[in-house]
Amino acid sequence: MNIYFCGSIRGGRQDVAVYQKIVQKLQKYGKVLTEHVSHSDLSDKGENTVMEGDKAIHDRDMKWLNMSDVIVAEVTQPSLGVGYELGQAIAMKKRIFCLFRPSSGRTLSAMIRGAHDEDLFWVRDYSEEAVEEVLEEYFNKLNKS
Ligand code: 6IA
Repeated sequence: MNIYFCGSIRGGRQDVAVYQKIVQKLQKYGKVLTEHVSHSDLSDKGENTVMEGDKAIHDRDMKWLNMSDVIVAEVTQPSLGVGYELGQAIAMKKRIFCLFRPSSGRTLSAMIRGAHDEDLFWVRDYSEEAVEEVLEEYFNKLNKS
């Protein structure tokens, strides 16, 4: 199974430790195409990234999104890129699982919360301690369907 993980990069890297936990768990279920999103040496400024242009990043990510079987997005830290990826993934009729931490004190965008449909697009509130459990539950359901 190809898994596309979305998390904020230029939107801010505050949640990178949570992204790491998620990606580690996702690797038990399939190939995570966007593992780099969880790398702590990838900053929002990109000092430690290879010098690839934004167009190359966009085009490669869209190719991976197309190849993916499921998209998991951590949406607590608002990110234009993650919002864009989710919109594109909806248009591609992909299966999408969004994770939001209410403990952040933020309110999730209505365009994400309101897209929940019990079919392909799921939004789930969670706490960091329960992240593994929540992913397990989702993938168990997915494997049964
Ligand atoms: O707007 P954001 O940067 O927060 O968007 C983050 C989302 O866009 C992630 O889910 C990634 O899949 C994708 N994305 C954004 N930037 C990159 C990137 N390098 N490499 C791969 N995927 C990306 C950007 C490096 C930059 C800081 C110089």
